[in-house]
Amino acid sequence: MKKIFVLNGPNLNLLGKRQPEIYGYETLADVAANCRKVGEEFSLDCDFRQSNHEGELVDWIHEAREDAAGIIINPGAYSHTSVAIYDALSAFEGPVIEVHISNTHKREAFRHHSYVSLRADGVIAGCGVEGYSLATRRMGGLVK
Ligand code: DHK
Repeated sequence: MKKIFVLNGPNLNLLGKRQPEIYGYETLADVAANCRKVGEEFSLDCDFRQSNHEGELVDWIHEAREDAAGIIINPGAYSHTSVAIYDALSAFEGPVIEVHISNTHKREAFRHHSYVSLRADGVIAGCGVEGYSLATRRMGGLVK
């Protein structure tokens, strides 16, 4: 089994409760369970985490340099603001896939730019929480 990190940024702990018309009714626990299930098909051990704190996300990306073969990340609002997360991901050598549940390009202009996309090998947006399954499948092909 190869370990991958699945990292989630601010407010994603409220998944299923906040703005369900945008983010859906499934919870982050549902998403984690599904990632683990899909991961097993590809011999991936999904280490699934969420934080509302930018520095903690940076620390986890540093940890991934030693412990993870790839990173799937939904940085939430930090996608649009965080040079620190972009820099940390740039110091990670494995594949990075960025996931957004909503289609950020269909929303407010400030969501159209993502620092993380400058580093990501793949970007999935607007596929709902299924985006995480798609990203896990793709990761299975990239780290095998
Ligand atoms: C989640 C968020 O919390 C927003 O800040 C992003 C992203 C979009 C999502 O679609 O998963 O702009």
